[in-house]
Amino acid sequence: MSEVKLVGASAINIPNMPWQEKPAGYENPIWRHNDNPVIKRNPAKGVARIFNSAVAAYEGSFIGVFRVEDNTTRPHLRMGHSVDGLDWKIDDEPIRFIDEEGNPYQPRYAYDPRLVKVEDTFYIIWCTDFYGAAIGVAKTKDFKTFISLENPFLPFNRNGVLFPRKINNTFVMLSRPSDSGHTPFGDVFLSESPDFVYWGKHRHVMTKGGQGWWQSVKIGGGPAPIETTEGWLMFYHGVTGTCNGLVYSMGAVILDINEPSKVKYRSKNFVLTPEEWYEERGFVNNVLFPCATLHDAETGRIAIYYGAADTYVGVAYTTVNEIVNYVIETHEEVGDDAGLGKI
Ligand code: BMA
Repeated sequence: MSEVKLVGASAINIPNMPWQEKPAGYENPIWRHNDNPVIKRNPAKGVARIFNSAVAAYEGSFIGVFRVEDNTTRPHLRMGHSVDGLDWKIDDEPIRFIDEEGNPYQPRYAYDPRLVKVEDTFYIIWCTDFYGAAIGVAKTKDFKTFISLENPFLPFNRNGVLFPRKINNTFVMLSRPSDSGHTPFGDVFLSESPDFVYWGKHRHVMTKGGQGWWQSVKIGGGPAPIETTEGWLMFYHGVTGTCNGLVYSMGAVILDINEPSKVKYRSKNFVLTPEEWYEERGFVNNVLFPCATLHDAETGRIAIYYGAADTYVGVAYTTVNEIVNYVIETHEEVGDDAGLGKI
């Protein structure tokens, strides 16, 4: 197969993004930054933990929306800034939102943000409180004014992940309907909107389980899908149950470029699973939760930002050619338990 490349919405060059070469002799398609975690415990005054957070390239450096837990343990969102994408300075204050009429609006809690640029606007998507866990959305163009938008979906729902461009002239968002607790089930669905207000044409994308037992309890979208010559590359989290509780790993899937509710290839293997101390041990042990990527079209490099053990932020690397080929080589055969592309 010819070399897989970043195209379309992902054909962006970020030459100064974080990068390390794959260690010699390392077999897996994704390798960790050697100075992980890049955000450690108590990373700012009054902050106990930062994890499951989103970053983006902005005006030559890097910007992030972070899941911050202070000593109350109730999560909120803060901005952070970095010159190199690794060393982060976190704001002292939460993001202050306004509603569409210009009145102050603060969610009661906010966690697991994604940050996605579509055309000239950055959208923040997070898990908010709407009579229980649901998807919250806001937009900004300058990271100074943050406008909270209408609730896109009914409760209960999490892991809202926006595609980085409109497809057939409509916004497209993945989500994972569920319950409001420590969800014991969940598949990934897709919805479309012409205006970011009314969402419909809901489709099932993929189910928990498939042929990988590491994703047997539930799955949820991760970073914004990445546009490649083979389709949309999406990293996601898959969860299994053990006698000691849940274990969160990272999976990878390729979705059809024009009809992204259709799965082209889904790796039956996890592509990264808790192995290092900062992934295995923390506020919640054994959680690896990807929320954002940076990528460079020129080199095909991808840096993945993930929450580790609900306590830290880690970075891992791959290239678009290596991970897409890996997903194709290890993909599930369509069968009764594969759950591919069902409406
Ligand atoms: C999920 C979410 C994530 C968290 C995970 C593991 O339900 O709350 O934010 O990382 O549980 O605790």
